[in-house]
Amino acid sequence: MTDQPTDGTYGHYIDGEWTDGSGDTTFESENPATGESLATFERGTEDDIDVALAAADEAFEEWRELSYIDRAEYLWDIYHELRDRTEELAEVITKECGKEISEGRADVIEAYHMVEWAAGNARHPHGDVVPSEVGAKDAYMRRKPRGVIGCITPWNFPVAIPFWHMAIALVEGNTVVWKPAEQTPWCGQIIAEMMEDAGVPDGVFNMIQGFGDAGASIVDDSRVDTVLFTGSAEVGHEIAGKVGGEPGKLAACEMGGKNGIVITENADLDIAVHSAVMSSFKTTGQRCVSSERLIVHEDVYDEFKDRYVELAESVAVGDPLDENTFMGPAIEPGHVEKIHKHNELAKKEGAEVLVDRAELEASEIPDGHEDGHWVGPFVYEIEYDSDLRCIKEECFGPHVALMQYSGDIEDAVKIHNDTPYGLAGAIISEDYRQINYFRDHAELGLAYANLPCIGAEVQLPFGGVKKSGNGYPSAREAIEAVTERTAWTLNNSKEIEMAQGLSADI
Ligand code: UN1
Repeated sequence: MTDQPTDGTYGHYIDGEWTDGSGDTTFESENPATGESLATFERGTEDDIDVALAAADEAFEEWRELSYIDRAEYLWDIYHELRDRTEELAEVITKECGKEISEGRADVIEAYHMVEWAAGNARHPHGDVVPSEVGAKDAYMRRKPRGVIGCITPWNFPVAIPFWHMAIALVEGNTVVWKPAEQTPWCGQIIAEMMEDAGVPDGVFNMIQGFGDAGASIVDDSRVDTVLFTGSAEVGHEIAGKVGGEPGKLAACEMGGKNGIVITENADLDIAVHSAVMSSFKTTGQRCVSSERLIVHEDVYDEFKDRYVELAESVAVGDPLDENTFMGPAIEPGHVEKIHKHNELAKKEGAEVLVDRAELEASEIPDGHEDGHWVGPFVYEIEYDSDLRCIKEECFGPHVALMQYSGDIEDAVKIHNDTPYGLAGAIISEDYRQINYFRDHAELGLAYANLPCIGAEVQLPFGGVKKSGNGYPSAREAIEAVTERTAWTLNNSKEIEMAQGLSADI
């Protein structure tokens, strides 16, 4: 990080200046694998958000007048910086959010893919030429920026997700006020430094460190035209509810999931076991697309169970900076508690526990990491019953239910769909009819066949249905949330001729 004028406490980036802001409280970024403090940050207030929004509002007038291609130029600088600094940034991500190092790398790579998509898209068509019923009329759909975009992002993808929101918002001609997650302010600091180094004009990009109260000040302010939120369902629904009541304002929220994988009677079990372990335990189960439900046909249930349990017993939990680690720690002590509570709930509801590594053995914890927030795989089997809470409520951890089904793909998909969420899911099958049935009937935004249900690419839509989302604040679809569509119609004649045969006689 560069030196900041704050004597060891990193501040906010508002209107092209680094500032301590108006608050008198600071907070620490902590390494979840060791418990050690990484750096200290100013905690932003409503007043800081107010100053940032005023700057963003003012900067919008000039920024919107630049061409798409000129705006994209700033992002190309950031693209190159992200590429050149991938290793360094991956390490920061891993230190700050505990994901193992290959995941840290993938986070940076996903970020520059998004920047590449958004900046490259500046040279692509941005509207439609549409036929008119009237020969002398030209009709088009044109896009224009909405204005000030408030971005609120989560800790689990602290570099990629901010760019999902901001790369598209900026290229489309909007200005941005961003609050990074309070668990990953260091990543926030670095991204703000990149924006500064790229010369993004003052006020066009603003970053305020802080907590939910700062986020709420963004959501509540009438100068914000769109709120882009990725995070928990609880907060997302609150935001969607508030913003929904304000005419003209939009919220696109992408939230959690209780994602399921269906493994049919003819599945390739190598692919099934591999996909399920990746989906349940990568990122310690803390992706919104992580899978907590495995719905397995009775004919292959026992074999799948034995092989899955064996692998879940052996995945390496440990120092996320070690290339051999599969799973790092959970993000914070409160989250470890929450995961344990979900495990307890499953037991109370009659789960048969198959793997219980929730409390790691002292010998499993690497030296110097005793204060890390450790939690390991917890796997159970349970008979499907729609009233069970453990198979419906998101844990956001390495907590997995195995359920057996009999019958056809229709029966599996019924169980699959019996959750309030609808984000990601997968089918493992060798039968294309089953695969296509799942694709068309599973209620979700991201559907995979013979793959894990994690690892989406930015050029696809990313978002969910039901409780998992409203709108797509992410990947290529964010463009819909940050632009207005104008139906633009032009008469080439000296006469007025109306569509629908409407008489123009007066
Ligand atoms: C998240 O789960 O919070 O699809 C985001 C994936 C990543 C993004 C995940 N590209 O797994």
